[in-house]
Amino acid sequence: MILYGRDLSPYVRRVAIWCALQGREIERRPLAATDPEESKEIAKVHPGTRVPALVLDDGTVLVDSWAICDWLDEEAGDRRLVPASGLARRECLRRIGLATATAEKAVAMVYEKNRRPEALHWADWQARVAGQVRGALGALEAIAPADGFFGGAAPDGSDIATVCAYQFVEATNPWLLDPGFPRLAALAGRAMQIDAVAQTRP
Ligand SMILES: N[C@@H](CCC(=O)N[C@@H](CS)C(=O)NCC(=O)O)C(=O)O
Repeated sequence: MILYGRDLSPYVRRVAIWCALQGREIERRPLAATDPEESKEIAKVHPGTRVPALVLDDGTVLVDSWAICDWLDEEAGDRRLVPASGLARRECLRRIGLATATAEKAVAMVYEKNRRPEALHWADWQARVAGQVRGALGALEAIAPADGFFGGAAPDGSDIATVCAYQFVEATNPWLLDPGFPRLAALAGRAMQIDAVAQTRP
């Protein structure tokens, strides 16, 4: 399998870690969708020119981290990272939803603040997006465990999504983490003890 995209993307990183935790060997194409030349390579597999895209061994291309991780889990047997059914599944998906909201708004902030010309910055919009990032992180902080992971002794899919989103914010707009999310910081610290997480840090 070939994974397109760089680990700076919280979605690509989520897929990369997901694969690693399930013991899957993948080839990487660390291309940026925002780079004019690299995006041409991405467009060959994903007409929407976005990452992640995962090319399966039979040539099928899966796009969007939700769809990719769902397929990975379906194929994973007892190594799935989202429980198959019931309350545990619903709670795990709810946490992934909050982490995805964080990632989406943190990526939006990068486009708005770090890419858009300064003359076109819109303070009210940035304040709104900042509130959304902090709101979603705050909801995760409120339910984050003091020890271990959301998944228990080992991380589940929601831990991966949370750490990817949290560390993306930290890497791109750390001011959004003021005044602090100590439980999430500690969760990320524990996750960093895992090779797949440490080796993909943006
Ligand atoms: N919902 C998608 C979001 C993917 C996404 O936003 N990827 C970004 C990189 S972080 C991208 O490809 N941006 C280029 C663009 O949208 O033009 C997922 O979960 O995979």
